[in-house]
Amino acid sequence: MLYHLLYPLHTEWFVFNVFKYITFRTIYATITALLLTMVLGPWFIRKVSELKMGEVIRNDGPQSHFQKKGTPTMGGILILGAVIFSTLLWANLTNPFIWVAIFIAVGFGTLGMVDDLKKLKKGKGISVRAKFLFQILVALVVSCYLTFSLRLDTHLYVPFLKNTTPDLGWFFVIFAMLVIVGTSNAVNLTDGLDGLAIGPTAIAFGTYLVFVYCTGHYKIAQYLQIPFIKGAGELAVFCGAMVGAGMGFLWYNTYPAQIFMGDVGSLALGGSLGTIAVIAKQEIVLAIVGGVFVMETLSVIFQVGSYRLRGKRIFRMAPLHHHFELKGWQEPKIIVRFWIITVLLALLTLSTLKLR
Ligand code: 57M
Repeated sequence: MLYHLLYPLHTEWFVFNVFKYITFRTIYATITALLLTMVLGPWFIRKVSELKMGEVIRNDGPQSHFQKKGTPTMGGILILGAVIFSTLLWANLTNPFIWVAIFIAVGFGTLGMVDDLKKLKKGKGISVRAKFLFQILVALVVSCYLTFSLRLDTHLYVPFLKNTTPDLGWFFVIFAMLVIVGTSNAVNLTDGLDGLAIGPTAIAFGTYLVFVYCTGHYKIAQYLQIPFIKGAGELAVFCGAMVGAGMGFLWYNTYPAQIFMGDVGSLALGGSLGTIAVIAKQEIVLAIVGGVFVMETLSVIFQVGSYRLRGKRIFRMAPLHHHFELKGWQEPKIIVRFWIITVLLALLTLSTLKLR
């Protein structure tokens, strides 16, 4: 909004020229979202408590979680509200990628919200099948729009191998959908300890902020030998807003958490991250920077597979963070170690920009 209102004034007052720059607007989108979540946090937590929207804790999980009963949930509404407000304020709203990112966040967020409300009212959320079908539907709308309407490049770019770029053609629609749905569910599985999901999510969005900026900048993209995607740079504003809102939310979600994000947060954040990776043409590196999400998801797959095939568990409990809890690690230790791993993975991911 500010871009449209203030940039045209640069012909009279040169100072407004600054609104042209994505870097400037990204910084302020980050600050806006961070301050919004931090300032509105206490009010939001109070409102959620008044509405008696407290977490229902399953009695088959680690014992240390029983004391978390009643923790206000659905903090994802605060995160999404801050991200959308900040993006609308600072982004160039004629850019279609911005609307795609907002659409996926709202679509997956709505699904998560319905699931959260159902859990709060009836003790049980939406069925896994219905949830999955809705995710596929929303992700398919986005992948079709990106492929057929925005004509997004359908090649797959493999890190480290600049000459290996297979064209996925029509299959790209399915591939993009899988990336979006998979990331959404992986972040959701990870969201089981205070700050465990939001830390790596914010770090991943920070990493993709660099990717979208570079890939949307013709000269930088050419220099780094990465695909040039016209308009993708504007998504840096959205990524910045995600980083800011994530940090602001972490202020209250850090151990011991005063609020959880709920499915409204985890599904939307994961879905948006997957979408950004698809638009940036950096889907494979998502498995690197999102290594923690991958580990958590694989632990569930292996645990369930092993139990079905051999009648034995591999981990004390899946997802992986529960395994460490049952081994006696303190919750903050697991969380901070997973963050450290993500920082390392983010650096490795960024290094793929130079190693080609
Ligand atoms: C999300 N949700 C948390 C909170 C958060 C297939 C199976 C592996 C699925 C998995 C599952 O249900 N995953 C979905 C996990 C829950 O958090 C809520 O959910 C939102 C995210 N969707 O925002 O609202 C609990 O996590 C804790 N929490 C925190 N701090 C936070 O900031 O402490 C969350 C956020 C909260 C709170 O206790 O209530 C969850 O864990 O339910 N299922 C599981 O994860 C279960 N694993 C399992 O059954 N393992 C089996 C098999 C199937 C693999 C095995 O190992 O044998 C575990 N989870 C629980 N109890 N709660 C084990 C049993």
